[in-house]
Amino acid sequence: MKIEAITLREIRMPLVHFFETSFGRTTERRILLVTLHTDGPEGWGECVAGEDPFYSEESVDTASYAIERYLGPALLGKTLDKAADVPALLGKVRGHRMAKGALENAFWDAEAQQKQIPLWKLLGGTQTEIPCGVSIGIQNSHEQLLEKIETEVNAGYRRIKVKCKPGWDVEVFEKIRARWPAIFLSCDANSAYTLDQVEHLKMFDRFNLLMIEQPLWHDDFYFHARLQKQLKTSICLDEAIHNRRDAQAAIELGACKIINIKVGRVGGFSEAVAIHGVAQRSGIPVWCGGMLESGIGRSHNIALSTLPNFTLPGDVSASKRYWKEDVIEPEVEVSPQGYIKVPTTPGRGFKIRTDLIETLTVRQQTLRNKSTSAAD
Ligand code: OSB
Ligand code: MG
Repeated sequence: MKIEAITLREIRMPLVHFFETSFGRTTERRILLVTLHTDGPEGWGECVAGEDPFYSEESVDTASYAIERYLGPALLGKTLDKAADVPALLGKVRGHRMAKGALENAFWDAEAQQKQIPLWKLLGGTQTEIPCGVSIGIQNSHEQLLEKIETEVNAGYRRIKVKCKPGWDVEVFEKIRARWPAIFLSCDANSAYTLDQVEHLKMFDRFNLLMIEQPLWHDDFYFHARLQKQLKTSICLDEAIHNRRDAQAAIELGACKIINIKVGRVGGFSEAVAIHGVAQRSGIPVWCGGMLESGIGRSHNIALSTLPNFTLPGDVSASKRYWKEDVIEPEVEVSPQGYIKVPTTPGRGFKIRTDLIETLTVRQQTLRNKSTSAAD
């Protein structure tokens, strides 16, 4: 398929409920969408960069810049057989993985349509339904958190993950466990602790948590390995894993017993599948993380979650938990047993609601070979 043009678009979507992590609160998402116009089907990708460079170095604005200036031009006019050939074309640019991932995934999306097979099959997926968990942010009060957990447990979700930070941890877990002694419960610190807090972190072992996600620095394996030796609770790495070598190094060091794979964080499906393979060969389970995606990124997360070593419930949950109206049709729905049924139609399996996207768009630009028009 020849890549003839790339549309880069920013949409704004207010969240149904604010989402707070140890690094801040989000009330409205700015979401960067890319459309690859080819001589065959059109492919869509979502850049999962946040509004600010707090989860990682990237933000919506750095991703726009990287795509406009370097990554888009590296693809325009090129003819590729398969999406797996995209990373090599973008390899000259260091970092900017979320920007790269949006482009590569859009090509996978187009390729699956061209081959008339579901995207998940093209990726090597095998599971026809995926177990779902939820990630619940820091709330204004403990009571509010307990209410949210109750809602999600009643909705059937198979694992509850709560965000934590110093001052929002042990007491919170105590209250959760008093009410739900047996649910699958995990926590995510987004790097809110340091090694000086080992004695405090050891208290987490009392709560039979499935894992603690990224307790220490965002760029560290070594000290996570030291911490893991002192904890019974499994450490799961999120922020620190960028590629297959990171996964191998972290596993060999004993820095984690579980890996959260986010396709944007690792630069696209090719690297995500490779990390999945490294973990699988080492007996390390993985699960699919979320970045408050619109339905487009969410549908790509569903496809990834069908690979065989995605054995733990991920953060891929129903559209209505985030949005009043999602940009895909049908919206993502979760069964009362806590599963998403994987679509069997070709491509991503969810239609794009282009009219709604138009109304949510705040800026848009189409990149073409050697010339860039401000609007299309
Ligand atoms: O660490 O998993 C994280 C959202 C934004 C940034 C980082 C994270 C998250 C989530 C949300 O936990 C997961 C979701 O999309 O529901
Ligand atoms: Mg995380």
